[in-house]
Amino acid sequence: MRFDRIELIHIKMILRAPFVTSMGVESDEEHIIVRVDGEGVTGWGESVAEGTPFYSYETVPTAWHILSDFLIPSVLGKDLKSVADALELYSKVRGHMMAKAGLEAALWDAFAKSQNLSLSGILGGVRKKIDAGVSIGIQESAEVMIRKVEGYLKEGYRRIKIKIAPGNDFHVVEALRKVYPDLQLWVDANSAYTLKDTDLFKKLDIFGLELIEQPLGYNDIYEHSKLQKQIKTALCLDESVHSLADTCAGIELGSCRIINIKPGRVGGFTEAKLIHDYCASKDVPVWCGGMLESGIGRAGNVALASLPNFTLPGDISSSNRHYLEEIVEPAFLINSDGTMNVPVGPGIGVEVNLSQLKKMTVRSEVFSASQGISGI
Ligand code: OSB
Ligand code: MG
Repeated sequence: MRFDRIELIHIKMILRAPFVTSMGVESDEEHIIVRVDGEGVTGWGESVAEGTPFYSYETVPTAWHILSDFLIPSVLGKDLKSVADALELYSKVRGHMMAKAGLEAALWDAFAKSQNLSLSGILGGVRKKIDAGVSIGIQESAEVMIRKVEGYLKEGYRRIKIKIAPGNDFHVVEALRKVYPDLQLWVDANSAYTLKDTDLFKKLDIFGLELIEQPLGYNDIYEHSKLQKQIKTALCLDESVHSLADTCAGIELGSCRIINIKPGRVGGFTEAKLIHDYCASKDVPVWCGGMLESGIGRAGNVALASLPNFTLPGDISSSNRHYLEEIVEPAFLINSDGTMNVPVGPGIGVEVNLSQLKKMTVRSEVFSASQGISGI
């Protein structure tokens, strides 16, 4: 395929309620929507770089820069036989996984549509429904957290992940376990602890958590291996896995027993699939993380989670969990049994509502092959 027009759209979505983690408080979420057009097909992708460099070093401005100055010029107007051809064209660009993943997602959508395949189908998905899950931010008190969990369980979610941070950890898990002894419960620390906190993690073992996500350094793999050897609960890496190589290191070192795959964090669906396949070969379960995506990114996560080794529920919740307004139709909604249907239509399988998208747009820029932008 040949894409003669690529558009970047910086969006800002207002969260229904502030999302509090060990990294800070988020009241709105800024991402970049990538639109590619060629041969009568439109593909959509979402780059999950945020407004702040607190989860990842990437931000909307850094992703915009890498996309507009390097990634887009390398693929614009080129004949691409597959998504792999695009990756080859920008293989010189190091890092900047979220920038890359936004463009790659749009290309996957376009290639899937051109072959009349769903995104799930072209990626090798096998599930018609995926298991949803919800990630809950830090609350004022354990009592408020219990009420939040109760609400999500009523909506149908069966797997709950709560954010923890020093001072908001043991007693919250203890209080939740008293009310919900059998709940499929996870905790995510977003790198808020060090090995000095090993005793806390040993104590958490009594609560039968299914996993503890990224307790230590945001780029660390080695120290997680030291912690994992001292506790029973499975560790899961998020922030420190950017590639298949990081995944191999984490598993070979014994740093974790589960991997969170976010397509944005690993550069796109291609690398996500490599990580998925490697983990399957090592009997390591994976699940799909979330970045408070709009429906465009959410559609990608749902499709990815339909691959066979995504055996744990993802941080994939209904569109209305974070936002009152959605930019795709239909919105994503969980079923009463806590599952979510995988769209069956071509590509992402949902339509982008252009007037909704416009309402959320901060700025946009069009890149056309006719402008004569040359490759890198
Ligand atoms: O650590 O998984 C995380 C959101 C933003 C950045 C990092 C994380 C998260 C979430 C939210 O946990 C998941 C979601 O609801 O999309
Ligand atoms: Mg996480």
